[in-house]
Amino acid sequence: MPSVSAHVAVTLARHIDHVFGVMGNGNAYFLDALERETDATYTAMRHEAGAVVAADAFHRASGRLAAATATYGAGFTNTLTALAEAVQAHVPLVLVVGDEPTSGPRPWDVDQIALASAVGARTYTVGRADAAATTVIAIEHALAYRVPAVLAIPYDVARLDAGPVPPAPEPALPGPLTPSGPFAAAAVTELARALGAAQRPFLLAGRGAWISGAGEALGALADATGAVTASTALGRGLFPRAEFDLGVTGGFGAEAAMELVREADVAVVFGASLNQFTMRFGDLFAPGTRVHQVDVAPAATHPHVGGYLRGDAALVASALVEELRAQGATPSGWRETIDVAALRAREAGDGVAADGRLDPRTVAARIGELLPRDRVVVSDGGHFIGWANMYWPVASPDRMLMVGTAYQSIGLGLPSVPGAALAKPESTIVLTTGDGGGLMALADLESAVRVAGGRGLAVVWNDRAYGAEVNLYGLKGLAEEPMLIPEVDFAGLAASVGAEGVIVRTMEDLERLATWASEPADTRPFLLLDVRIASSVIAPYQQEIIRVNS
Ligand SMILES: Cc1ncc(C[n+]2csc(CCOP(=O)(O)OP(=O)(O)O)c2C)c(N)n1
Ligand SMILES: [Mg+2]
Repeated sequence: MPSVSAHVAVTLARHIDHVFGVMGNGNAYFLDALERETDATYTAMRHEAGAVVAADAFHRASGRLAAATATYGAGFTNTLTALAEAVQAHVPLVLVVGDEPTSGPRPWDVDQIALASAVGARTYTVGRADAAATTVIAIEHALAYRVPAVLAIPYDVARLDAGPVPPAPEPALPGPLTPSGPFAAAAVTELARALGAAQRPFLLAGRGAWISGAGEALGALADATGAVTASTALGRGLFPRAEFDLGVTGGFGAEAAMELVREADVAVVFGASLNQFTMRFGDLFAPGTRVHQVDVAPAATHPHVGGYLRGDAALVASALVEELRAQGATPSGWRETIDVAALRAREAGDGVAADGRLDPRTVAARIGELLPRDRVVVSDGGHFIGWANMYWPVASPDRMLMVGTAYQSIGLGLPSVPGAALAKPESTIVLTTGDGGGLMALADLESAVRVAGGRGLAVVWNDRAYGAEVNLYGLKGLAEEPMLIPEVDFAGLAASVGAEGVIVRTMEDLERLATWASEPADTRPFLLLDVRIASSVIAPYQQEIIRVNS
């Protein structure tokens, strides 16, 4: 008869196709049932943090729910950094873990519920009689609140006979937040009037707008008002008409494009939390700009917001388009006067820096030319994040994943690759990582190469340092030794797990990327470019942070 673990596996697999994990005592029976009794695909990762990261990246790239799994105790505590990231980034996933027996903790148990709670994740513990229903409740919680949920199987319960797996109800999910009632209607009318009368209207959209599926409605609103548009780093590519789009706002934005934002008289922000980076530490808008925000948050999320309208981005954008039509508004004509391509132009870099190592800007620009169009960029954290964000534009927000940025963690890049590769099975997955974050995540180099194969490309920005620390604290005069890393041969590490590694010391060495890009994905190897860059070239976004910190 099916065990409690089988009840969890079978019920989970009715809603989830992909499970990422590391096996141990606490999830052995769950994994056995998953393999034997479901059609779900299990992908072995090499570190439990990587398992959560892969499930997280899978969701960011596909919008679908995935699961991670780890054993109790050490397996579970290994997930905590990645779990905190998913909580803070509002990414739903289910983490299936073993837990202490119902009789109480053994010497190697820790209070897992308290630990999960401390990073903001709720735990659902299955019993003998309720495993299927509890599994659905965990799924529902994850999806409804857009958070990770922990599903715990006590050690003594895991193998208990639970009888036939019962049918469990479908998870019930809340609908989009509809602005309703006379106050909401008046707010829409007033905002439409402000936009209709604006001479230089500007629309900014973030990941919330992407999640609500607002792209088309926002495109219609931009057309109706003649607005110039832009997105946050997590909302890139949201607006349909690139010829009127300034790209990403904040430190990754082009300087001239950011100057233009300050000329707007009316700005409306959809589904963006307006964090300090998007807001250029307060300088994104000029004091003369009337800033309105549309979001599902309970209230405005930045002091520069003068008017707040609570509601789903797609619904509000459509309501505004309709209202503008009813008011007989005409487009401002502002965007047609602007040469967006010139404003978005990037520095080409110097090729080679004074120390003989490569200028990352020149490398990034060349790699950007060679990358396949159908790509998903996954990024670790560190100084280098500027290069992909500035030089490798992507077509939509689900094609640029930065797992780790919400919690400001490095070392979550490599395990993002398998999640993205399974979420977008036709696309090339391009990892951008530093040497520091790459070393931290090294266990899952093997997983990345195994899962992505010839669809995988890794670019390691090898500056022999925790460069972000050098830029922030080394330049302040703090001891540099702890910030330095010996030059690591990442090309050799790649070869050790079956990938092809290329050390890139000159621009000519990038030619291997050109030939690789022209080979069919199923015959070529995973390619890792170990790019030896100068540490002297500091990305504009980091200069901004240095300015603010000093
Ligand atoms: C888990 C974790 N440990 C330490 C840090 C502090 N930290 C932030 S950026 C950074 C340097 C990253 O180095 P690398 O990956 O080589 O990228 P680079 O900055 O050199 O471009 C460090 C150590 C962090 N954010 N997260
Ligand atoms: Mg580095």
